[in-house]
Amino acid sequence: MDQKLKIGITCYPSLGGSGVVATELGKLLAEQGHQVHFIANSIPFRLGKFQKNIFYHEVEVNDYYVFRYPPYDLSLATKMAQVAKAQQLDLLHVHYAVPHAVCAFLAKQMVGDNLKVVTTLHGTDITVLAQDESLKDLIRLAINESDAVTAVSQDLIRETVELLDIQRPIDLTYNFIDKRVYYPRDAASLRRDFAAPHEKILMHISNFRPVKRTQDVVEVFRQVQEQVPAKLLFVGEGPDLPKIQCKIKELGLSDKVHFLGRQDDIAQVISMADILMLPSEKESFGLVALEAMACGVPTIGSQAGGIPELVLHGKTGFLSPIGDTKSMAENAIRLLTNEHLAADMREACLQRAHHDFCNDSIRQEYEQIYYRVLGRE
Ligand code: GMT
Repeated sequence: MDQKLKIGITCYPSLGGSGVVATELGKLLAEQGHQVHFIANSIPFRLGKFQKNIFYHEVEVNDYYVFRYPPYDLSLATKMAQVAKAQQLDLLHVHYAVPHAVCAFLAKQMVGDNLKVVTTLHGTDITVLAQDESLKDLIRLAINESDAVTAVSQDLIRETVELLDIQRPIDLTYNFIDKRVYYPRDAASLRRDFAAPHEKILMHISNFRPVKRTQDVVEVFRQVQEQVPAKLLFVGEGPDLPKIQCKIKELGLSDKVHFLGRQDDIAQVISMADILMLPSEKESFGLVALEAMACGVPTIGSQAGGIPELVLHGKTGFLSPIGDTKSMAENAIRLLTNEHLAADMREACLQRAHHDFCNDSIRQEYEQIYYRVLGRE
């Protein structure tokens, strides 16, 4: 099917895996000749430079004085409907159920059934928010009323079905990387800024929310650096940052840990690392582990959520039960002290990321879903 479509995409435009996936997918679709209209409250941070076939429609919120909380959701739903009518969109593809799938449902009521809605579930929209009684029924409605629903791991599908008693089919569409961007970069000179030649680098990249268990990252590092000369690099920012800093100070590790803040060129930064640490409590997929894998960096992490579908234990990293920092440290030490194992894992990471999670095949999976809901298979 080679028919070009007009697609509206809504996502969280700032830092976060769901926003990254939505934006990168939009760019890939635009490259294929589809017209892509981002509808959001600001320009998605990964959109980058001007690209043909990509348009951006900003949602403006009415903060009339009677409103205690400005109704962003209603403004978004209205904007979706306006853009759909004006641009004659074929479909809305919304990333993250709350509020985006609900707003798309409302937009469809305003536009009519010819506007199709595809909802992609990313993780905490189900694993956290669908447990909240104030949102549960609304999320179920939005899922049931979407023309297609996708989720980024088998584990997330299982949890959605169980938590919300969903009967309808949900398509599995894994996250992906663009191999033109994610490949091992030359990081030798950058590495020298943070570590001596004999030192290894452990890295953690996230939004430092409690589900990421950043304290475990520090605890694993404490055990590792007692056996192997090493440095720990934190990339990102978020609410647990003060706690991390406090723990590092308490443990006397301040001269071995660096904070890089938010970074745009993640492939360049990850390429410095010997290990990516992902000890999360919840993680529907773990996009950062895929980004690391594509740069040849194995993950030491937890068995949470969809991580085992991505990181193959013993092949592209090592996984331990959530909170088992002793086992994670042992695995990290094993990897850092065995050059053959490290080289084999690096090769396995590159193979797996570039073959099994390649942008072109996953973009095609989404296109097939679009054509299916439009009855144009
Ligand atoms: O990891 C986060 O907290 C951000 C969150 C988001 O919604 O942006 O990430 C979720 O979606 C990513 C893209 O599909 C997944 O790779 C992450 O695993 C997922 N996060 C969680 O499930 C905690």
